[in-house]
Amino acid sequence: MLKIFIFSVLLFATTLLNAQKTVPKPYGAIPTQRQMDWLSMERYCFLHFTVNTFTNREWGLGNEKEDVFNPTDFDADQIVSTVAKHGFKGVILTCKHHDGFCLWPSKYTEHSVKNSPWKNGKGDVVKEISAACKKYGIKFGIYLSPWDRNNPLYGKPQYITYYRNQLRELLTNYGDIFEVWLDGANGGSGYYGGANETREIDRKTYYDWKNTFAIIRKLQPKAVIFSDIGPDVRWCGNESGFVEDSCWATYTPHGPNGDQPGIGYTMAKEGETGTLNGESWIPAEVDVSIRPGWFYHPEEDNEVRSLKSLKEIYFKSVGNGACWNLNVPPDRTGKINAHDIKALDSLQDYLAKSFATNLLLGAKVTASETRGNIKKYAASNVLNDNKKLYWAVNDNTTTASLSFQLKASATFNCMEIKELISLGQRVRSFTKEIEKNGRWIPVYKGSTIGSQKLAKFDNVTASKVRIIFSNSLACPVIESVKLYKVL
Ligand code: FUL
Repeated sequence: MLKIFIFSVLLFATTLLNAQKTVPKPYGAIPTQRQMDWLSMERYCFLHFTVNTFTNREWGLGNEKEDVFNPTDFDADQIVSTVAKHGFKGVILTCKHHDGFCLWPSKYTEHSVKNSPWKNGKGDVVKEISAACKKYGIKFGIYLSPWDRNNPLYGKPQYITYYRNQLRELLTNYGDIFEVWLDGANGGSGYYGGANETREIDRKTYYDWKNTFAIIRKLQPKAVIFSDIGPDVRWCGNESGFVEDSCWATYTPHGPNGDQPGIGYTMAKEGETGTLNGESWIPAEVDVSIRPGWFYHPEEDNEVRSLKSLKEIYFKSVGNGACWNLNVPPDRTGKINAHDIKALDSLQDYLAKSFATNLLLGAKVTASETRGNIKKYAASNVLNDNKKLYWAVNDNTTTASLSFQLKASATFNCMEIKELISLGQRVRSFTKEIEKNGRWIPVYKGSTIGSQKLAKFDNVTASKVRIIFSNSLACPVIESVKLYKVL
């Protein structure tokens, strides 16, 4: 009897020990490869450009004559190279906005560039922009408005066929697409082929999104699908440029009345925070314009966002584990306007200078514990840029700490932390501390981390810093930590 007991205890202990030598088990919802590829882009640009650019509207009515679309000097190279030069990793073009005008010569409508004076109807904005993306090494994405205020079929079942046909054109003829952006603004008054009426649709059922998503998956398996409810990327819930400080990539959306959600039918606030222990991994995209409007209006030339505002958005989007989709609308010439370029210059300069020197390079790192006491999970892995190396602790540990002894005393105000998100978003709260005269002083209290947290605090000077992961949903797994003095 005693032998059996001793044997069982030993077996249990060995199993436990071996478990600590293996990779920690994922916790909760985790990202797909396409989501991780997308997250690594961090920031890209929206290009709002269509008849509205020329009529000076934000939402076209759908009755615009094709001949209003006539950029005087359209230059895809200038647009895309500007985006690329400023560190943005892709563009999403409004191939068709709510007015229904198509920036490519769609086979399925006459309401497109083919009937405009631009390039005598032989032009194709989608083709030129997507080709320029290839040339400048950034990714190309599409916005195809589900709502179409021009099309006579809108509101009827046949419109869904029309919409899918257009989607197929865009997904087949223009190379790789990284994101398909589905707008939640749906239904209302419009021209609708001359009917001039209001057409409401049931946002939850009309579009039969499930089958449209299947088309996207088939034609562009690597593309993420964006909407209020994902399935890959969620709307951040506002157009002001932020997600909350505590932002989960996990998400369980609800309808405005706590009911079944749909595209254009959610509780926007939930997009700003995500959901602790949410059912699916659907990280947020922060879409915001560099100007008051989404489309170019000459009277807004002096209202382009300041560096202060762009900086703030950067920290509240990228710094909270979301991607930033910054709209830079081409002007009537068909280029990015000089006012916007100036703002982009200042942002690029700020980011380059602020994140040039990681003050943790060469630091000595120790941890409260290391998983299975083996080197593979060593604390020093957090200083390594290799994504395959990370620090992990034992399975039952949900409170742990990492300490850094810097090469020399330094002044800093920003710490970047990344969890190994392939294993889920696990940390619920953490504190950053510095050592002053032998005492640890907290300088930042944070909550979730996820793919990336840029924790900003007042300037402090120290040679010893530590992070206490005070509460985690499962044992913390940290990919990297960096320290900066941002401007
Ligand atoms: C909204 C649209 O109604 C705006 O015009 C713009 O395209 C923005 C990005 O999404 O829902």
